[in-house]
Amino acid sequence: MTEVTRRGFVAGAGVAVAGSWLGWSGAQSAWAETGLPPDEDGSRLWLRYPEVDDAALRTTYRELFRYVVDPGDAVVLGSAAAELTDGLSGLLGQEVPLRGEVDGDGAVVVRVDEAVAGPEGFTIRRGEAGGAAAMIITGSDERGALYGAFHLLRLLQSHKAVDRVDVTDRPRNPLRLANHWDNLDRSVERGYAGNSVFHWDELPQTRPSYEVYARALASVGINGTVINNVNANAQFISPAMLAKIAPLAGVLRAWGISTYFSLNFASPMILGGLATADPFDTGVKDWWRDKITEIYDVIPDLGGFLVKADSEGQPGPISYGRTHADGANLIADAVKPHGGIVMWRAFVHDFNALEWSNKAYETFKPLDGKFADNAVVQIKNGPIDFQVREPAHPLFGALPNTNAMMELQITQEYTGQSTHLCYLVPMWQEVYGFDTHADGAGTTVSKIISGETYGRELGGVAGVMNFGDDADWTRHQLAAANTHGHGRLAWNPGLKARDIADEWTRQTYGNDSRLVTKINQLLLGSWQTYLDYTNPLGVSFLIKGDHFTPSPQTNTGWHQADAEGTGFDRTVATGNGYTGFYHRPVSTRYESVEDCPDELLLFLHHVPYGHRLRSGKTVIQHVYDSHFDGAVEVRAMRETWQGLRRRIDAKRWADTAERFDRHLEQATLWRDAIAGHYFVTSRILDERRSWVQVTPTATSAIRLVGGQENLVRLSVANASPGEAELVAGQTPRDGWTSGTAGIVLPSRGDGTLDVPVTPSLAPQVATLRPTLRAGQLTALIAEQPVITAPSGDQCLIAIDAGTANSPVLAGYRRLSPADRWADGAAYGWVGSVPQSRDRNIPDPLLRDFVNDTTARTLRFAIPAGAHTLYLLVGDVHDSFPTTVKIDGQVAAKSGFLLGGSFEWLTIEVDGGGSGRTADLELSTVPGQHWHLNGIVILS
Ligand code: GCV
Repeated sequence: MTEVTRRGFVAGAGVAVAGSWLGWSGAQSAWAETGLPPDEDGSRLWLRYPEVDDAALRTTYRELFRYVVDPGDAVVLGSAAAELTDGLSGLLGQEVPLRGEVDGDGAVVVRVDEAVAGPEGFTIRRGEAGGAAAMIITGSDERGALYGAFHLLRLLQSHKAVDRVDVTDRPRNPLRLANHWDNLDRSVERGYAGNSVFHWDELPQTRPSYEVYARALASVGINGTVINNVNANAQFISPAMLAKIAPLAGVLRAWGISTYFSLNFASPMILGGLATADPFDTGVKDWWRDKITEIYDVIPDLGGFLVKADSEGQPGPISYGRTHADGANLIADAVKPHGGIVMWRAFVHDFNALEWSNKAYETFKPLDGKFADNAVVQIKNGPIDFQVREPAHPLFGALPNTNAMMELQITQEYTGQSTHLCYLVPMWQEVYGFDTHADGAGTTVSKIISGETYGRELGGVAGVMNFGDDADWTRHQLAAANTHGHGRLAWNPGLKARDIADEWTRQTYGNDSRLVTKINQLLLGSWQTYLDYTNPLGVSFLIKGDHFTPSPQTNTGWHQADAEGTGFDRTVATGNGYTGFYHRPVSTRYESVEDCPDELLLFLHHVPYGHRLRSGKTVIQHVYDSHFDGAVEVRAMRETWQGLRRRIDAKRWADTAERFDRHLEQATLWRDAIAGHYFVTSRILDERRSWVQVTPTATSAIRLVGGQENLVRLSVANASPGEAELVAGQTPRDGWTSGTAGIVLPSRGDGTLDVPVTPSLAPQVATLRPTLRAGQLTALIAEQPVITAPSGDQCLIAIDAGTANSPVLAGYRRLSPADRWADGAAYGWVGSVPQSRDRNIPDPLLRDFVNDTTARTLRFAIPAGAHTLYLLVGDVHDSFPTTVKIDGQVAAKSGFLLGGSFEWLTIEVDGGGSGRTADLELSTVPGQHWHLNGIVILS
């Protein structure tokens, strides 16, 4: 008998599993001493293998699993064996080694037999191997065996009896992918858990976290990952980047995960210097053929490519008079000899609420049958953009001759980001289960995208990832349940949400039955709760540009609330015709205001506030009730978590308790914003409650003068049946002072109040939270973002940067591209001068800025002594981070700023005894603009 140590095996196979069982056994004894489970940071996700605490079960497991038989050189089988030795050792509390051959009962065998279960499938059975009793995991291929190994571990993590185990399983979808919206500077578009998990700067050096990432994905059956943003930087496929990414692809490969790239359609121009990216141009075709061959030389088993074209500013075939199919087939032809695929996104729209729901259908339906066999059209789950409630996309039922796959969003762009708990598995399941009736009753989305309905080999599902480089991967630890749930549903959309949640909870938090019950309840109820206090009856886009802050005043075209009613008419008879995209009977059900499901009513119809729902409530009363009840539900969720304090390790408990505190604050803001808006719009009193309210006067940030009194205007209203005397003020802030203002309002009356506010002198970006008192009445409060800029007369220097002609803030000096440095000047550009823009909004400071795509240098006279230099950056449009270097050293860097957001950068400077000049270099990421709106030094 040859005994191979796990470490030796692992080194040989190039595979290392992160969580060593020795770590777990130490942690168990710490638990025994403190009475609390040892602290964890969430970095192991659901791949935790603590010792089974049920002694009888542990004994049974120890008899069944004594060692793992070395499967030989196959890399993915090696990963399966490594995971098994590590996981079993932890769960059993004793080392389960890897052995070179069968050595008595208790063997665990992982092997491949094509005949067992269909592609990537597996069986797990007890049987005999070499005359000994063994647990035998047989994959149809190596991936299948790996999935079987994870399945077995999952059963043990959930303390299931396995002595009679007999499982046969296979994935229902061929493509089960993660999509990353990760950029070259490691920022993540719509990422809420830090920067990218991929450290492009360090590659080709890899990190242990890549292996945890790969194991997590593989454990739920994900078989591919698109590593970069669909808003694609062409540099990702430059030779230098390919060399960096090859070793990362190697780590992923060992866990059965294929690497994919998002492509920029204009790459032949950007990288190749061609004059066109026309898909019919021979030079363009040659360029793609050569480029893709070069990519496959470096990563021979690359899965293929994903393309966002002619959408939200991305280049594509339409500008050359070609179709999306022409564009897709260009890439499909070039990738075909290498066995790869192209996934072509159907997400096209015109930033126009009226047309958005229709555009993808109208663009892609006529192209059915025109896409190459190795092309797949990737369709978002709904026709808009990952809203918390949308009907299933009508395109699923409209492409019988085209490969189709679904795109879901795991990162919670519109569903609370990493602050609100919103478990999306129940929502995704509804979409999978939606009956399109495209090929008769029972033609579910699930059957279409798996390829079953139309006998297609390609299809599946992708999930836009929520992972970042935070230690716990997702910032809200319960949000990792969505990552897990995406994989499990992609594997089998027929699994029950309850079972998926239960499995994740047990793997992540253990098998304490009260704990499991409570966490499952939290997860499973959270989507409906989120719907309750956010978007009523299918209304969408009630948010600001951050896609987080409630603001029904910002995008009124989506809810169309007016004095009489609300909702978006998408009927054929009187609306934009959208309901006609569905097959009967769905189209007729959606078209009819009587038959339309309540939860989609306002997505499909404009109805009077008094329209009665099936519940018997009017629409307006439903809006009020759901928002008040939703906020109450969140309070109860927070209490449930509080009650779990002694059942979870202190660290993970506290991290999530903090999330629930924020969640409750946000749910209350939502309640106030939506109920308040519907009241001022409809003037209909709530039958069950009375309140007074403040709603925003301005939807974007207002500017206040620091160190001086300002009057902040508030819009107030009385939603009570009697007269009310309202007194408004501001919640106290450090260094700020404020007064109050009052008004008497009749029932259903409204008015404005000017509240005096004196901000501290130092500039800030802040959120004002008004206060409102009116006897015993509840107050609904909307917050107001503000930017303060000190009054010029209290500054040593105050500069308003912008164009040479636009207005300058009172008491500030102008800085424009025309100001070149000259000896004795206070400031001026050295070298090439920047550009400038004026956005023509009313505020003189915020309306304009100097900017450029290349670095520019401003020489600045620093007065004698130590000072803080404040630089204001931002724009009414989104702006990339602005970096400021002083005398060659990075001194400050802003974040990525959404349109309308600004940031004050602070830099400590010292002018010495008699003052000095400093060179401020302003720059940003390649191809983008830096911004500078103002500079101040306080006296
Ligand atoms: C990657 C929405 C998001 C964008 C995203 C786009 C898409 O518009 O807000 O951040 O861009 O969808 O899916 O392409």
